[in-house]
Formats: sequence, structure tokens, C-alpha cells
Amino acid sequence: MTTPHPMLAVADEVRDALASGKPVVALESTIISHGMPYPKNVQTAREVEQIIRDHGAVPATIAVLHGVPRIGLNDAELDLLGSDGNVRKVSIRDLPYVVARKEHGATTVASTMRLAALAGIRVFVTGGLGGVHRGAQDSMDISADLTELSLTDVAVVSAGVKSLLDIGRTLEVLETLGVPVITVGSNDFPSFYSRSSGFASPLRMDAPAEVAAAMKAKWGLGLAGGLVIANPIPVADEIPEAEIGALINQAVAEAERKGIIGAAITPYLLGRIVELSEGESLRANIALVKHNAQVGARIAVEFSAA
Ligand code: PSU
Ligand code: MN
Repeated sequence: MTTPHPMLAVADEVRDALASGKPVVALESTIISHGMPYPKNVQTAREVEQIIRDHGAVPATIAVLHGVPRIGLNDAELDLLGSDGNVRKVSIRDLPYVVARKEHGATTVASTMRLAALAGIRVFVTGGLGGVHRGAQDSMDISADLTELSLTDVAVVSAGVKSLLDIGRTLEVLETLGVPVITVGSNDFPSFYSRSSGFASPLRMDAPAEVAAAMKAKWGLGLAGGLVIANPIPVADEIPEAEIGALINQAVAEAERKGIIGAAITPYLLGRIVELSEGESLRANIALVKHNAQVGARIAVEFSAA
């Protein structure tokens, strides 16, 4: 990938790395603007970038600033995303709007995947994926993250799917869409705060080189779309489902009572769970994102070496 898309602004370091085939790892920005409170969000974003560097890859945090999709941000830009109240949550449907209106946008998994692919980046690290919401059989609330995974050639490293979503139905939709779901080093599909979810992982691999080989095999066969690489939270940081589950249920019930729907629901639930757990969930969230950064960087290194 040598000619970046004309509508993207790619940071020099990222452009040089891509031009010379060095490993690059994309990072999303909704987790910064709408997923964690300030200033822990910005601090975590910087630390995650450093972990990716320490593991031999170049980080590229993705967001829309003044209407320009940016691939790779500096410290001041990360700070703006974390502290400015006017940063819109931008999924695929919102991209044309923020670009046309020259607004700031924090990109979700779906829109980060798309912009990463346009820039030529194949590995993307985040915390948790969007999915099928509980009650989606009535509300039809299914994250565009899932459709994007069926379309765009990027491997997404996450800690699985939170139990505030319907994990079983999320796995079913991913199967229908032909998206490989590979858990690293475990037979259980993880549920973000916990290493298990009650669901077996459809696939398991143990080494970053194996995951890189699966990416090459998928795209080599012309199978378009992404891969879900689930990386369970480290044992020491885990919050047992028995503990977090009750708080999640309480937050979901409150959201329902308040009539919160659509794009606002995930940010609301995440914020409420941090409050209800007195910060425990935030601590776990930060730990798992850092762990994902290590694993994602290793996969990117193997992918660019293979
Ligand atoms: N899960 C988290 N933290 C997050 C998100 C999900 O633990 O920040 C964000 C991601 O950006 C994800 C988005 O892509 O929420 C999904 O939102 P929606 O369900 O509205 O598509
Ligand atoms: Mn939704």
C-alpha cells in the first residue's frame, strides 16, 4: 500500500511504516471519547500506544478531526478526543455527516475498521466489540460492527463481547456472516470482564503466528471480511460473571426504564457499570485493552513478517 486514500490524513510515521511493510496496529477512538472517563481515557490511550511500540509495531489511533479522517494522532489530539464534549460517536452511517460538516468524530469498531482498511492497515486493537443487543429480536439493535466484520479485511483483537449484549446471538450472527471467531489460548469465548461467557469459542489458536496465518489464508482465498480475535482478560484482572453480571443487569434495566436506545445505549451502560462497580470495571477495562495491545502488536509483527 503506497498511495494513501486522498481523503485520509495519514501521520508521517504511519505512512512510512506502511510504505516499507512494517507492522502497524490501528486503534479506535470511541473507547476514548465515549467508553472511559477523562483523564483515564487519555492516559490509557497513550499507554496502549506505547505498548504497541514496545512490541515492535507502529500505533495508529483513528478518529475524524475537523471532518478529516485521521490515521495516527499526536498527544494533543488524543487529549482533545478524551476531553472535548463535542466529539460525536461515529459509526459507518455517521461518517458522511461528520466529514461533510467538518466535525470531530470518535470512530467505533465499524468505522475504525473501514478507515484502517482504506489506509492499508490489517490489524486493529480494541476493548470490546459491539454486537446483538439483548432484546434485539424486538428492537433490531444489532451493531454495525458485525456487518462491517463481514465486509472489511481487518483482524480485530478484542476481549470478546460484554454480557450486556446477547453473546449467543452475536456468535450466531458472526457465523451467518462468515466471520472467523478465534480465541487466543482458550476454548471458552470470553465476555470482556470475564474469561468465559458460557459459550465455547468457535475456533481456538494459541500463537500470534497462527493467527497471522489464518488472516493470510482467509484473504488469500478471496474471503472478504474481518476476523474476530478474542483475547481473554488476564486471570489477575478478571471480574467473575457472578459479580459483574448483577451490575450489568441493573444498568440494562435502568437504561430500559429511561428509554435509552440506539447509539447512546453502549456509552450509557459502560458509564453506569463504572459507577455501580465503583471503578472496578474501569480498572478491568484498562487492563484488558493493554493486554489486547500486546497480543495485537505480536499478530501485526507476525503478519508483516510472513
Ligand atoms: N464496548 C466497549 N467499549 C466501547 C464500545 C463497545 O466495551 O467503547 C464501543 C466500540 O466503539 C463499539 C461501539 O464499536 O461501542 C458499539 O456501539 P454500537 O453498539 O452503537 O454500534
Ligand atoms: Mn445499536
